[in-house]
Amino acid sequence: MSLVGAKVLRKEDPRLLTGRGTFVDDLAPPRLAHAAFVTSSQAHADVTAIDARGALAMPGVLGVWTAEDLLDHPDLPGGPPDLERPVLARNTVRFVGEPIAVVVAEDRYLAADAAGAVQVEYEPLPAVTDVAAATAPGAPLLFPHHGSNVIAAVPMMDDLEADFERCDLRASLHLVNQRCAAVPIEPVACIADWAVDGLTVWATFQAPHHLRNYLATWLDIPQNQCRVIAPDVGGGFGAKIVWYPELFLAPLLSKWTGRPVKFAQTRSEAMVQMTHGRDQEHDVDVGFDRDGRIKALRLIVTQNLGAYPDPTGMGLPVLTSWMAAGCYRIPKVATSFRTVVTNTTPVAAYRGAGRPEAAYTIERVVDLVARRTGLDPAEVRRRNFIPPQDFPYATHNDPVVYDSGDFPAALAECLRLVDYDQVRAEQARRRDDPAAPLLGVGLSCWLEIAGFGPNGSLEGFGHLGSWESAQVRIQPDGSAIIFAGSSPHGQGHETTFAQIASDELGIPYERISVRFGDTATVLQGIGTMGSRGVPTSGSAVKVASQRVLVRAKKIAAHLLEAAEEDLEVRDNAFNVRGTPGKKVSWGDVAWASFQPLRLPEELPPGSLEERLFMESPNFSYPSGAYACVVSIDRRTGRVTIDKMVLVDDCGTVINPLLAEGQVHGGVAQGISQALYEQVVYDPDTGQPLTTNLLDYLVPSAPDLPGYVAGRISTPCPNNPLGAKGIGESGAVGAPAAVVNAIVDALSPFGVEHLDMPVTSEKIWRVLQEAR
Ligand code: MCN
Repeated sequence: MSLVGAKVLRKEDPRLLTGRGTFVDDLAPPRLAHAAFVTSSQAHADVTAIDARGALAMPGVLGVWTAEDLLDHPDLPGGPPDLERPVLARNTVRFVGEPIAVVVAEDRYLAADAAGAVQVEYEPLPAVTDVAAATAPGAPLLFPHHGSNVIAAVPMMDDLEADFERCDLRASLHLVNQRCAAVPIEPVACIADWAVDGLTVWATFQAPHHLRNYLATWLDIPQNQCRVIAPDVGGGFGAKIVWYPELFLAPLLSKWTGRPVKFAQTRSEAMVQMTHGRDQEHDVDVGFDRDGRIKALRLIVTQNLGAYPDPTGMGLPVLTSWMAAGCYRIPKVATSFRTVVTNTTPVAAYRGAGRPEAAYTIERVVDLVARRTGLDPAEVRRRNFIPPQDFPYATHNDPVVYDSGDFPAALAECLRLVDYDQVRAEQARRRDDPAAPLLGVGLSCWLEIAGFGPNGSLEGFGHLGSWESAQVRIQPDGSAIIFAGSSPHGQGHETTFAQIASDELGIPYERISVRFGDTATVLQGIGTMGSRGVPTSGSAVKVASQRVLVRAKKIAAHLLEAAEEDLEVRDNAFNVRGTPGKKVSWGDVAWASFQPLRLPEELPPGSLEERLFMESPNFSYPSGAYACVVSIDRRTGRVTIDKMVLVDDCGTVINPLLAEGQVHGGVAQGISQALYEQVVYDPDTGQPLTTNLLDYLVPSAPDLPGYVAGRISTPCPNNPLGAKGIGESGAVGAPAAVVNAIVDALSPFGVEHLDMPVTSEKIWRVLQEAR
């Protein structure tokens, strides 16, 4: 039986569920010291004095360091020239929570107290928190030498006005995709130990090799003396591929104190210091005919970057622009974007990173077209879909060629599962009954770009290329170890990659283990992001396993004095087809692989090992159709999700249990963005108002519905597994389904759009006005 496609329970769960996982903060090397930041209380200010005497006088404090001590080191890597983020603020602070100084002490409580005892004097400057304020004439500048708060601007190549003129109808929307916090269970943490024989850094990170490479360069030490280990990682959602100051400071502090040094963020620190996500504004125009066919789409994206242009943050509007047309055949599409700095926490990748923003907008636009034409939203989608026979489909942007999909089939399955006609009938009934809650149904036929693999797609990230690696090693007893280049943070790669390898090698799943996240054992990796783990690293596992099997078969054939073609791998052994009982076990073949006298001439000892760096010719384009049914209480505006149907297409599914789990997690974040979450700043002072989980609303299980999951499968032609990523799908598809449902419920009151989060209060106001 094939394990690919089977609901195998997760290998990692017994360890994690019995509290035997190892996260950075569980580690305590001997003589560990603890670091805490002195952070800015101001959104924008010049720092005029730092007085550390009080902290230094506290027994147990090992030292206090500021930007003055870092003059020999560059700023954090990856930012645009002259706009890089300093490790510790130099002269000017640009957001509340920005590290200004660092204290190291014997324990973390003392370090925190001592950080509180450092006196900082500020000369406050005016702050801007949103793009309108940051781009207004005379706005205070974050980087006066740059001359503007606009960091990058890609102009519209074609204004499409002539195309709009030719359409029967035209509509516009302004949409705000609000700022969200990533909120992984484990905030940022790291330990650095600069020992006599080299540096070891344990970091909760999604890309340990990436960190090793940059860190060694930054510290000017050889890579053989710089080991980075990402142990168990408690989620990341994109916010753990970011260059945080502590990752670079911890090694220096360890060197300076002669002690291992740990940083471990509190939740409140994480809410202002971990990068945020989304924070885009969209101005969109759409031209269409009375029959609902969309002819032209123009999208202007404005990206709030926060205080410093993060390298991944800069890429977000690019991905949004690429995916602007979603799964529709729109003859004319034009996009432009601007990225703008503000006095807020820097913005970077967050689950979906630029694609949820695109999917949300195009799916709101299609609903608006339905509204203005009086057609059903499902019918408008059907009329505009790219038909399945049109793949590969070249979009309005060169690198983006959709690989495969069947959008009509996904929608049909979704409508079947939600019982669309029945829901519409019930909606009509409730509209006539003022005592009944309002009912709305929202669709989201989303498409995203994932499987970051083709060369060039991640060049800006690590300057390495965009491959991913896997090494398959057969142990002398015939068990196997897979070393994977991608290092997971909740996705279940131990399980997934063992399934793939077991199918290819014929070695039982239980006898395969998967290792990752240690630069001393895995030669090179890129990282887990952009839903690439399965399409890239998983594919490398598959092909490397196939290559090992070819050599193992040669050895088995030699031992059995049989032809390789006559062998089949079954029951953990190489069997000669048609000759029952003539077989040699995997264990025997593995032993023989180290015994020159038992090997065929062409194979040297130790040949049952293969390392592969796998590049794919293109991305993968997961898609799906989601439907959401909501009830709205007419008195309070409270939204209840009655039904959420999720039809996904990720090509070949490796493990339906894990794939569904990934979708559930992403959908939870998508629903939560639609209804609850928003990072809020005081617009005048730049003070963050959502710095803990009382003020920042993250849903818990009772706030979320059960899900009805469906699936279609169009295999991806760009990798040998036929798999598309699924790690971000839920977060991409869910927000539009929920908001479309709410707007649908409120449409009798003339509502065409409400910005996220669509709180009960917003809806209540609409209903009050309608009265
Ligand atoms: N899978 C499958 N079949 C497929 C694709 C995926 O069975 N065709 C399953 C596999 O079990 C695989 C998992 O889904 O282990 C995710 O695979 P993939 O879609 O390739 O994504 P990655 O492994 O690259 O994970 C990255 C993705 C991203 S970008 C974010 S953000 C994210 C996410 O995954 N953050 C997460 N999932 C998360 N899950 C947890 N628990 N925590 C996070 O922070």
